[in-house]
Amino acid sequence: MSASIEQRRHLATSIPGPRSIELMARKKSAVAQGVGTTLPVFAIEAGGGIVKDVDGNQLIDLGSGIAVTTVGNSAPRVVEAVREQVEAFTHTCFMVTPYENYVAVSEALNRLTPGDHDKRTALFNSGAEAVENAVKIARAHTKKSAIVAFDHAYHGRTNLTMALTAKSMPYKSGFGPFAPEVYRAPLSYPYRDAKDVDGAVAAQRAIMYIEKQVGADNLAAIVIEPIQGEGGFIVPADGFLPALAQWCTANDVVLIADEVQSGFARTGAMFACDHEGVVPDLIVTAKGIAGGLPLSAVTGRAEIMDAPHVSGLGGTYGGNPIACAAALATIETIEADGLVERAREIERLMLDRLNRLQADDDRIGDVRGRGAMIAVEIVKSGTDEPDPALTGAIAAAAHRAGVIVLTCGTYGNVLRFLPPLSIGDALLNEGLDVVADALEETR
Ligand code: PLZ
Repeated sequence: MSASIEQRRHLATSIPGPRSIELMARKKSAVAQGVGTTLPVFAIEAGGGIVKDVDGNQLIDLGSGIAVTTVGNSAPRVVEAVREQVEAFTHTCFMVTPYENYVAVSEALNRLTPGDHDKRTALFNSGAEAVENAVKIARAHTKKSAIVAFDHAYHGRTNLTMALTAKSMPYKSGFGPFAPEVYRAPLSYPYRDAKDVDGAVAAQRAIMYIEKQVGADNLAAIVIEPIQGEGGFIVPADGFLPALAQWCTANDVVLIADEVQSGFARTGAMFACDHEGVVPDLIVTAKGIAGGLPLSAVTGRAEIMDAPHVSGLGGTYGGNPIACAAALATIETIEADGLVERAREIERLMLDRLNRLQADDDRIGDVRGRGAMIAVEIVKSGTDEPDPALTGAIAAAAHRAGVIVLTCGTYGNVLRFLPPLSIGDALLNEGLDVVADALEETR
């Protein structure tokens, strides 16, 4: 089984090897170029903290397929649950003849998400689809239409979620016109904000903008990632999220937390909102929810979730039974194996190492993040000017040495680390050694 894959980095060929090069050529002639790849190596097996490629290379996984395989690839309970479900039935469509595990996933989400109020859940396939549905639900409930998203936000690639997403290239450029009634407010970005802009001041800045340029009377919802993902792993200053939440409650505005990337133990809490005790009205989850199977959800206050009329929400595959079986096994794994605590251990290990690297490298402008969602912002020596070229060079050097790291950020200058929580300390340390070498190599 993949989970028993040898937990060792191993370079059998250069990266990419000959079989991957061949497959890349086939990809180029068969797959639309719009679908890009970070590393040109083709996976054949993965588990623990390792991804093995078709040439026999074993790479250390510091990406988890973009924060998805939080419990590890082919995690044993997930494999077993999927196997059982796939043999029983693969699909009936929950809107035609429902099945229990959809209800069980909904119950689990109602229990695990922040707040102990009465909740309801609806299941979908992708993060973007769930964000769209959260907006539909908020509009149905408030009977208002405007939506506020933030600077540096990422919410998906569908038309509405492109509108919510901040960054033009590569996500939006050429793909407009975008959905109307979407407004962008300033975020709290501690590394780049002026020193006197704390969480409360940043929240006031955003609220002032919203009140003056949108108006609470027109605003259905604020959509926010409690820790931004693609935008650069930006952790807003303490107090920013609670102040927004309070303002939403006072103004009949639905607070939608997009925890697609930050959810399910990733940040050392079940949800990133939990770090500040923020209780969103609706919470959107995906990625880490089902150990790699496509599933997403909107969970929230019963009276808001039940605003859309009967049959107003749905989709052919939403809450597919195999994905639901995987989600139940994923949740069981997080709880039974203490993965929230494991994410905190990973945070301590990574922050300690990255802070030490920063101490003698003034190209590391900032080290930030929570749990197993940690990043460094790369800048021109001794300044705060973003250095995306250097960031790309560091990532490429790590890739050549057999470590999967990802970049992100509005300025393309953030190296982010999203190890699966199934990775061992030895492999994690070795992955960070490789990152340190890559920093030296590019000095
Ligand atoms: N909301 C916060 O992080 C997906 C996107 C990768 P889907 N992030 C990875 C890419 O380049 O397409 C994401 C997210 C947040 C929503 C989404 C969208 O989730 O499952 O990709 O639709």
